[in-house]
Amino acid sequence: CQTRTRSVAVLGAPFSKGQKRRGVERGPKAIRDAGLIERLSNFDYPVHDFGDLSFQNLENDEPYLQVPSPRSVGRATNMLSEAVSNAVAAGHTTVMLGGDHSLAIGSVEGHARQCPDLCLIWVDAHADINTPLTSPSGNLHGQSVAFMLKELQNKMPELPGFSWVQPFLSAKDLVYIGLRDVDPGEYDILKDLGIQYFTMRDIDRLGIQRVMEVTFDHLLSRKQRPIHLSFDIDAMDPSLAPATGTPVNGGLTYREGIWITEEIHNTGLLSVMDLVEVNPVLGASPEAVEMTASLAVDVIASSLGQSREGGPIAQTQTLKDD
Ligand code: Z70
Ligand code: MN
Ligand code: MN
Ligand code: MN
Repeated sequence: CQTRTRSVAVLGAPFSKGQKRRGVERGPKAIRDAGLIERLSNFDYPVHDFGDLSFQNLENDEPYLQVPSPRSVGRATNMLSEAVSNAVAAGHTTVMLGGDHSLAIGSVEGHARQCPDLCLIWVDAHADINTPLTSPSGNLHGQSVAFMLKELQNKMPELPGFSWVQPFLSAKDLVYIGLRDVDPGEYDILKDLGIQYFTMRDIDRLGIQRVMEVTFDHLLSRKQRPIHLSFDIDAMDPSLAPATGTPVNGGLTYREGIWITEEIHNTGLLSVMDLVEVNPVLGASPEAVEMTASLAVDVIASSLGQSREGGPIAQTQTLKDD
């Protein structure tokens, strides 16, 4: 797999059936309206806006156990997987705009099809690692990672709509940052699988700089490999990102969030990123929506090289096939 930022692809995924609040399907439009494409066009490389995928409504999508809309989520993530796989194959550093976080099943799987040795950095208040059997809500956006992990294969029932996805990621290739709302079943999985994670308490204790050092040490010390960044806007403090489905107090400060993305950019290894869970319907005011969407633009731009130091957008490196 080759990763080198010669060009950026932007792909919208207006999808919300991985959870029960409508409105998050309008996330891609809100992020574009906040000036994403204009911001990225200040960069040296070309930006290809592939527009939004269109997801059809499925009828008779009955719940599986307590999980709503399994076929809709299965179909949407399968479509997204194809689109991300194609964008990566075409050589683009790819930005997926959600939509709810169930979409990551598709974006990470599509990325992994091109880059099987990728590693995953999941920035979120939530671990999104429930299985359909541990999930207290049933919502698939709280289960995305469970579909990816090889170690959870025998804990996953066969959901209608998901026969296309086989687990492809090892627990050691994943790091969480920003956790502060973890369900009991998720805690057991994190501990049982020995997953590297940093809660907000860990960030308080270590500082964000040390957290990123340990993250890269964990993921990259053996070899350089493509990074998938899956950034849930609810990782940020609700005072900065109020327009989201599940705000949790005590989140990342603006400077912690931007430090994470700057450091990821500086590795030169970012290959695909998701920016999910911006829900313009849930803002208390137009200003609250604008603040959240414009924070999303800052997070994306910073991941792609916008720097607080000024100066040119630095070159990222090329990975050879192994
Ligand atoms: C809870 C669940 C979640 C986002 C909420 C919440 C999961 N752990 N994820 N909002 N982005 O329902 O599984
Ligand atoms: Mn999430
Ligand atoms: Mn979340
Ligand atoms: Mn760069």
